[in-house]
Amino acid sequence: MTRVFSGIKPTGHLTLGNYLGAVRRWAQAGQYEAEALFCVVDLHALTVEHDPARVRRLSRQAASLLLAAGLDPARCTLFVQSHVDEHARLSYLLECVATDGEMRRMIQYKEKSVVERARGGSVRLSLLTYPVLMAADILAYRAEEVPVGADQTQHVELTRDLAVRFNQRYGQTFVQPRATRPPVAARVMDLQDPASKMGKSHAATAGIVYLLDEPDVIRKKILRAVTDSGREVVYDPAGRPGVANLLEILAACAGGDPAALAGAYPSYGALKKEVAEAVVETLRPVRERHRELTAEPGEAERVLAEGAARARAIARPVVDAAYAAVGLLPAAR
Ligand code: AQP
Repeated sequence: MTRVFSGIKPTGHLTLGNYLGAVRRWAQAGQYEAEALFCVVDLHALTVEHDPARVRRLSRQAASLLLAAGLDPARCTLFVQSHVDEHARLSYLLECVATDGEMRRMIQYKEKSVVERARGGSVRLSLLTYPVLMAADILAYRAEEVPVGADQTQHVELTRDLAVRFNQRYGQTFVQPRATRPPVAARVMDLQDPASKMGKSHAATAGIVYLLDEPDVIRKKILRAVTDSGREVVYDPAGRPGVANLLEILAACAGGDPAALAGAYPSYGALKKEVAEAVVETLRPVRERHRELTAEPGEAERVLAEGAARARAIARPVVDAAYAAVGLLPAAR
């Protein structure tokens, strides 16, 4: 059975981008055809300035939204990263294998460090090194597949490189994982700024559809999506990114191919209406199930505690093997 691992950061409310790019696939093929582990990667939320109470709240919300999205704790392991020490333990070993040049080439580091410096703040060292922690998240489970959106491809490639380098230096220890992406909507763009990814931590929210937005809010955001001055609906991601984004969202929610769907709409307005209804219907069951789950306090905590115990049992021997391989004495138990 293929082993799958993926995670989500509690840096904001989950978005349509998270859902179409990653979470929906976790709830579909991932957990039924594979041995799957999904994680609220809370340590990654500490790489930028954060409010501790908000991180706690968003971590709980992310876990209950993942359950609402269809993750079945009887079939997959759902847990919080900081509950399993092996992630941080392995991260340090991998820092001894990675190079600073590799870290500085990461696109997300380049983009986010510019933002942090422009705000007048300093850049946390963890923002530079977090791709190594992400590699540890994946390698600790010997995961073979990592279902992610397009923005995470570079990090999964780094993970492969580190696995190969570690194995060459210290002997076969890790599996080389590969990223899997959805056929459409692998990078859902911000509705108000189609040049930017729809990201849950972004400050301007008008172009972001959140999973818990009410239907009327979703409709309003989509009807106000930025397009261009053209009239004819065509799928041209480079020339007409706003319209292409809407067509990709429609294809992901209602089925079909974005280029073929384009021909069915006489105007941008008609396309937006259809996209809005398709998104409302796609997210409706998630919102409803989430409402039910919040009426069962304690359920998510129970799932997370069981998940952490299962995750530890898998990760511990892998990370112990890595510690032994690099020459560290085993601790007496
Ligand atoms: N817009 C998106 N389109 C498709 N997939 C996306 N993902 C995120 N945004 C999109 C995928 O969702 C998974 C979890 O994402 P994350 O928590 O790592 O990142 P985020 O939601 O983008 O949150 P942030 O804090 O705003 O992240 P930054 O700014 O660091 O990118 C991943 O599989 C991701 O690919």
